[in-house]
Amino acid sequence: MRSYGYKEFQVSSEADGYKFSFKSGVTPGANHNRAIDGLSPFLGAKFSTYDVDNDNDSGDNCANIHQSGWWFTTCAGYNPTGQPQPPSVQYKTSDPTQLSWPHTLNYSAVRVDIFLIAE
Ligand SMILES: [Ca+2]
Repeated sequence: MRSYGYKEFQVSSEADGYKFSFKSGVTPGANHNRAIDGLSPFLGAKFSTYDVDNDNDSGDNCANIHQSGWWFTTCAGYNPTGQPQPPSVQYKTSDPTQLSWPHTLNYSAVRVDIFLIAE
């Protein structure tokens, strides 16, 4: 399992489009496999769902294409809340509805867990 953390993660109001922000990335401990920072590319984006198109693509509804909700910027990006890939798919999926996450080796993502821990 690979992980990456963020400090002081916040989500803005509905009127502001539920934009998220964080102060800095957290380097995992020495015994952790470090994942790629998958959230920074979406900083400043508003949250989109199939019925609320807040993405930056004026021609498409990315949440509808991906069948998920996320802080989409372009519809060609990743889909962290997509459907799990079948076990037969070993590399990054070309199906926009399936889960995908940035990875330099182009491996598939089995799942993405997002934990919010109050301090
Ligand atoms: Ca759009």
